[in-house]
This record gives sequence, structure tokens and C-alpha cells, in this order.
Amino acid sequence: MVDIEFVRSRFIKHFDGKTGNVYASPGRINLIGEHTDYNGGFVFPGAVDKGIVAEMRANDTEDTVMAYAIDLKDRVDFKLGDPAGPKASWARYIYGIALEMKKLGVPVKGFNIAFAGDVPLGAGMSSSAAMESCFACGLNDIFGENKVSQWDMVLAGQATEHNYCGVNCGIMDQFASVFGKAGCLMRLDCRSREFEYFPFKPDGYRLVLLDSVVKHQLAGSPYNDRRNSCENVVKHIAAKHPEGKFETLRDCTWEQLEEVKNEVGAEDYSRAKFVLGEKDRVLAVCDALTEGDYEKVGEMMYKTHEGLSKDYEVSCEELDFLNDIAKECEVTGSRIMGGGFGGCTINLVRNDLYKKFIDTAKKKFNEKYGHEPKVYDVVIGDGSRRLC
Ligand code: GAF
Repeated sequence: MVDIEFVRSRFIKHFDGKTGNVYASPGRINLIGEHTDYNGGFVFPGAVDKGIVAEMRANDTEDTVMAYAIDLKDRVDFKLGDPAGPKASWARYIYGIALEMKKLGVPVKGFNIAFAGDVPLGAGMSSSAAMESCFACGLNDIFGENKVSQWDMVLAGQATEHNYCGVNCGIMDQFASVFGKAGCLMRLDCRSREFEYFPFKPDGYRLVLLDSVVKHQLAGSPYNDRRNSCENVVKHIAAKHPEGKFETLRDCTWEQLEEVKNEVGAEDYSRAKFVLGEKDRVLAVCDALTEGDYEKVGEMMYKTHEGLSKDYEVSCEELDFLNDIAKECEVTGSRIMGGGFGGCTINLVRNDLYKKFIDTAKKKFNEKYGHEPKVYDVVIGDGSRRLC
């Protein structure tokens, strides 16, 4: 995590010299369960030891926010009452979450905020959810007597994406950032919102991310298009079965999907097929972990990659290349992580193969693309909290 004193020194320098409270929220990894959250399925994420640290303080104005993005050296001031909000994309997360927290009854007034992060941007580790949950945690503490529940903060973060940032995401990223616990993955049922902490210490294995450095960008149509495809399939199935209750693909069976195959078209059919399979794979991975069967976990990860690449079509050449290298090096499991369209692969690697895998991936990737992938060893950390 970013050093508190570093953030504090900038907060003092850029505002009136006074200090505020400091909050931290992490990015996330996800072992398996991709694009299942907005389909009411299961996900299996954990928070990481990298994230966003923000210092915040009420500034005694009615609704003026003075915000400084330390890493970008960019200052933006705006009013919460301005219906257009700020233009800078990073400032829209602050504007959006403040308005969403107001909707939840928090009497947010003007405040100063400076923040920095060490979760890589565009790597698919959800720097945006880290921002939303960090700012929500701060506003809840400063203006709301911490009355807003953790789940409501998750939903406020998601609503910020939907209403101010153009991404119709699910709840996985904000959930992981708010509820994360060091050393644990979390299996979340996105329909019932029940979840369970899974201590994760794979004996003899480690998790490592390889960042293709292809910038993953979810705003815009490709992510939302996938979601629309899934919803379209549900609509068709529901029309065929007026007696049933079909809210998401979670409520649909393989047989029902086959019934609408010709009506929905090949693209929507393939996407829904991936989602149905992915829902089952999360449960299979949880069982395999309980039994210490890491080979099975790995097998599921490769299947997920294949589905994300061929059926869901959210991979890219560089990520497929990294996945192929993992296979060649006999890495136990490897797949695209997060929304896709760039970012990282997540790899479950036996300790004795780790060095060979990383060296090979760096060398081959560099030969093909002219730069090495970045390597992040996964450390599973805590969720949103006040630091001081
Ligand atoms: C992104 C979204 F924000 C999540 O809600 C989730 O859908 C993920 O892509 C894919 O699993 O991170």
C-alpha cells in the first residue's frame, strides 16, 4: 500500500495545511468466476495488498470538493450540486460516490481529498472499485457516522460505475474491495449475496499475475454488449416459460439455453454458454480447493480462459500468448483475469516451476511484443478501512 506519510505530505501541501483522516481500499484478484456477477452467479475473488490511500477532510463549504490526484499531479475542484459533474475521469469517481452516498442519507458537504494508488491502472485489478470503496469509506466516516452498511457501500460503488462512468458492471470488484480479508478468498453468491471466507494457502503453489500491459478499458460498449447479450438470452427463455421466474442466466438451465439457440443468434448463444459453464466451474474449484486438489483448480482455470477467449471473446492476442506460455511451461492453471480486453493473466504455479515460468514468459513475450510483461506476486490483503 502507498505510504500514509507520502499522501499526508501532499494533502498538507495542496490544501490549507490541516490534516484529515486517511482511508485505504484494495484492488482485487479473482481466482475464478468471470462475468458471472451480473448474471447472478458465483465469483471467487480476494482483495490484494495494493490499492488506494486517500486523505479526506470536511472543508466547511456547502458542496465544494477540492480534489488532488497525487499520481497524476492533477487538481480538480467541483461542486456536488453541478449536474454535469467534473470532466476528468478520475474525479467522476469522487463526484459519483459522493452523490450515491447522499442518496443513502449521508449528509455529504464540501470536502478536500488527496489520494494515490499502487494498484496498476488498466491491469484488470480494479483500481476503480478501490477508489469507489475508499472514498465511500471516508464519506461514511466523516459525514455519516459510519451508519451506511458495507453492502450499501458496495452497491454505491457499483451505482457510481453505472451512473457516472458508463460501465454496467456487477458487484464483484466493489464487494472484494470492501469485504476483503488478509489470507482469504471469498466465494460470493451474487444472487443471494451470501458469502463465505476461504483461507487460501495453497501448499507448494503460488499465485502470480502477468500483466500484458495492454490497457484494459471497460468504459464503452464491449463490456456492456456482453451484458446485453446475456440479458437478451434470459428474455427469450422467459418468454418461452411464462410460468417461471427468470431474472438472470443463473435461473436458466442448459436445456433452456438450447431451446432458444436459433432465436438468439450465435454470438449471444456462445456468450450465455460460457456463463452457464463458468457458474459450475466456480463451485467445482471451491470443492477442489477444499480437497487440496490444485490440479483440478488449474484445469478449471484453463477452461475458463478458453471460454473467455473463444466464446465470450474478451481476450486479446497478448493474453492468449501468455496463456500458451503457461501451458508450455506446465503451469497448473492460467487464465485471463477480470473483465478482459487486456490486463493480466492469473497463474497458479508450482513453487519449483515459478522461476522457469517467469523467465520464459518474460523472454518470449519480449521477443514477440518488444517488452516484458509485468509480474505481480499475489498477496491477499484486507478490505476498506480507516488507517488514521
Ligand atoms: C469487471 C467488472 F467490473 C466486474 O463486475 C466483473 O463483471 C468482471 O469485470 C468480470 O468478471 O471487473
